[in-house]
Amino acid sequence: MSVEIDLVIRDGRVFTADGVVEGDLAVVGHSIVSVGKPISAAKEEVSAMGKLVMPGGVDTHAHIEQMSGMGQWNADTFETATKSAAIGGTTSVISFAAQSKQQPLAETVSDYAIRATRGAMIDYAFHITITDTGAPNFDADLAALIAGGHRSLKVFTTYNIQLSDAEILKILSLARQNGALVCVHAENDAIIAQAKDELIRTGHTAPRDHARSRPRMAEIEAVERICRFSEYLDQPVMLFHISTAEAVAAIRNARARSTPVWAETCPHYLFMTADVLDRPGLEGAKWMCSPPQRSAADQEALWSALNDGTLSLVSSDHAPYRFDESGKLAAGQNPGFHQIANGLPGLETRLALMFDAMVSKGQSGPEAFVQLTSTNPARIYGLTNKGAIAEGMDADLVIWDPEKKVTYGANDLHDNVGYNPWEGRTVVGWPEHVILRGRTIAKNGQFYGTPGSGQWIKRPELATRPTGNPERT
Ligand code: DUC
Ligand code: ZN
Ligand code: ZN
Repeated sequence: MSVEIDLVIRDGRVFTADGVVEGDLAVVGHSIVSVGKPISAAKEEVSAMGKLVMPGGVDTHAHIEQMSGMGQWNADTFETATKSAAIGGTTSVISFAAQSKQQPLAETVSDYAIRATRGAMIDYAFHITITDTGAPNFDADLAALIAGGHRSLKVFTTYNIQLSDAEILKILSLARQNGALVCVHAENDAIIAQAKDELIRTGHTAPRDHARSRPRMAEIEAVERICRFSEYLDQPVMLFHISTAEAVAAIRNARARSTPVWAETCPHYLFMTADVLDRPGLEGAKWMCSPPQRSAADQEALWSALNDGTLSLVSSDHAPYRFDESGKLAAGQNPGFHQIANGLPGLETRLALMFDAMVSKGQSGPEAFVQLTSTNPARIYGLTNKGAIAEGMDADLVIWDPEKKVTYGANDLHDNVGYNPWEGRTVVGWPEHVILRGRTIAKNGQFYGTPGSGQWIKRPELATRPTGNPERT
């Protein structure tokens, strides 16, 4: 008995896990059932003639409906953030379940799960952000959550929510015992404190001074330290938002020693430099993030690292704050840089920016684009049914129009931020039709998702495992 096909996408260039296939892609229910085999009829037919069919984007670093380290709520709910992500071609996201002081981790995760279950319109998982290792029931909760399918943790070395080295080593050890990846925001807190205090003391408090308050050495030192911790304990680590050439070199060296470290960067480090903060008055606050944007030489080093595998993926680090009293200006109309929330929106723009650079402008090509924005993040974080086009995988798909040219406007995104940090930038290539588990969620600028239709992605195990060769002696 032949199975009725629910959806066929015809005549596209399909980027499968094994190479490019020209022909039909068939979907039954939530899953891809065939690629490249002729399909005579289906309930729904979509032409992809002249288009590229790629897996849905996987964005593994986004702050959604979360309290920041500075104590401020994001502008986005799960509903607004995931709508924005979907329109930009992203079908899976990993955001954060951030522990508050003394909060049992089980409660942390259930709080975020309630919000996501209510609002999410794409599939999601959580990194558990650990800020208090002394909370009640800590070790047992952590073990149970990891075993239950939450396979990634997050720790900070700065930002008012940092852990001490001893606590970070404890988390790395617990993660190794229980089978989780540890993500790290790595900047040296003391270096930042010294630079920041000196700037404030001498009256240098404009947005542009934010970059000077987070010296590159802060990143370099903390990245080197975390690489050594990973090597010492043989525990997989993901270094978040790498911005400097020296941190890239440290990661390259660590990987050459077989240390289980992975690392990411973000579009705002690849395409922006620190001069974005130089706008008059407080305007530069819109681009403030940590670490800050750096130099053209750093951008070159980041691209080399993406090309040689030192950096494994590109995430958005979507961290949405409005440019008003609810967000960037919460401390008043004339805040110092140290009083301004850090972060910029990126869920909706990540893929088009990367497609434009990698596919349209020819830097690295379409296969590398798919690897860095979808396949690698899915593999590294254990999203086993995501990130590739192959039989049996979830039918999370994007049909790209490689010719469509778009210039971003001042407020054309679908998040709740109210400005677009990429205003004025033109991209070629557009995610025209976005499909989540076989169902169209965005097409030609129209959105078809419904709150709560996103599903939590359980991660039973990770591919990022200890090497079995700890350096400790
Ligand atoms: N930096 C982060 O590390 N997270 C959110 C925002 C930011 O700028
Ligand atoms: Zn961070
Ligand atoms: Zn972040």
